[in-house]
Amino acid sequence: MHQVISACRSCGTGGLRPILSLGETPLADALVDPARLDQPEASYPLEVAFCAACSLVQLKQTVSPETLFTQDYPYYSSFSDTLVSHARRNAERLITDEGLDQQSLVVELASNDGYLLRHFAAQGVPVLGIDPAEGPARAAQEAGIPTLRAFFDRELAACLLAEGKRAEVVLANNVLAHVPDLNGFVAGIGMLLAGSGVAVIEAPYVRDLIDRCEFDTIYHEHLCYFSVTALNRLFARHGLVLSRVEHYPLHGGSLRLFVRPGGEPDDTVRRYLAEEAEHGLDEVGYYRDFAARVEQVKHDLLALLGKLKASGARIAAYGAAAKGATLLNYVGIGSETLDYVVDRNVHKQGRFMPGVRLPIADPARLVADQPDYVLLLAWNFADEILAQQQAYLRAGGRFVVPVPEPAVLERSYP
Ligand code: JHZ
Ligand code: ZN
Repeated sequence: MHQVISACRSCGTGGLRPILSLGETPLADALVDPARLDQPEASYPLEVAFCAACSLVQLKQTVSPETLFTQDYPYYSSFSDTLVSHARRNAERLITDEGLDQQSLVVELASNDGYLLRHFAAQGVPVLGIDPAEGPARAAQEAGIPTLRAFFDRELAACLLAEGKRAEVVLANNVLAHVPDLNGFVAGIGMLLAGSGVAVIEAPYVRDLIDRCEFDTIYHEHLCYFSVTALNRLFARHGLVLSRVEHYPLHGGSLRLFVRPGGEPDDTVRRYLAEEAEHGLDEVGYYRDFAARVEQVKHDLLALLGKLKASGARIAAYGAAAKGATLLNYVGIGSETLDYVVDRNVHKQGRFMPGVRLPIADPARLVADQPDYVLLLAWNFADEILAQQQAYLRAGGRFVVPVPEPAVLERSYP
């Protein structure tokens, strides 16, 4: 079951303008257990639209968060070293800059397996994680990170306030795009923040998505695709100030936003707003050729893989990522082309990619089996994965990336 919105998720204005349709796809993180291979899977339309009133790019369909995130959610942040070091640096800097100590409280929304909070806890700063996903939340608790298994919203913020909790730092990475009640979520952050507190929020940047054709990051978990323009309007509606913007290469290009109950925006905010206006991110024209470019990638990737297959090559894939599910299902790449997918996440191994039903194996299989090519579904971690797969590369293996344009990577040796 899903719902279709008729008005903007942020400002409520009707008349959303269509940008892209990826057809019907299964849920990207709904990995299939071997026992269920004989059962059909649900798939849902995936359509992206633009709000001319507040500039928010958004999905038209809403699949309930309970369906997406509570049971069997297979994404555990700690399997990516790059992500964990990014998180550690974030924590260490906040501890210094915000002067955090044993009297402070850091609350993280969508705290997953504790990949971020553990760096605060290690310095003696009290933390509270909030996450609805059973497995990751349990992993966090087992690692000593107090974690409330719940969805964060206005009501939960009110409960925490009633218990006397106020956060010096509220963290929310890769979750703002996931919540159907965007305004309730942001209002809740405002309620939870201490007067001198800061919310530090990360979200993939829509400008990178469009410019680098990262269409595979579109799936039902991601309801919104943010620009600074759209975010600034969202926070202002709740009396919050977007005070600073930073840009990181993580996940194909992410924004880190510093949001405070008061004060003034710094130069970075003014600069991003001016650049976005200059490039027209606040107008539908900016998004107009995106659908055609996505189709071109599909065409070129099928042609490239078809050529490799015709030459007798054996091909596998790396990364049972959610974005991999979009890519394989939208482009239409299954067992006729790929033998299997590998992933380091032990909770994904032994299961099957949604829709296309490719088996997920341990990455050690690449060296044992030495396929000629590996399609890099987790292209956002290319540096880490190539560095780790030197044995496969030295034995003659090659990686293929799907975006921004399909290509066989040059061999790289450290
Ligand atoms: P990864 C995630 O999406 C989760 P996904 C979520 N959907 C979200 O919002 C976005 O990020 C922003 C594996 N791996 O993280 C781990 C290795 O096996 O890019 C992951 O399964 N070996 C909430 O799922 C996958 O690859 C490695 O060396 O699209 C990467 O998935 C590394 C580095 C990763 O994103
Ligand atoms: Zn809007």
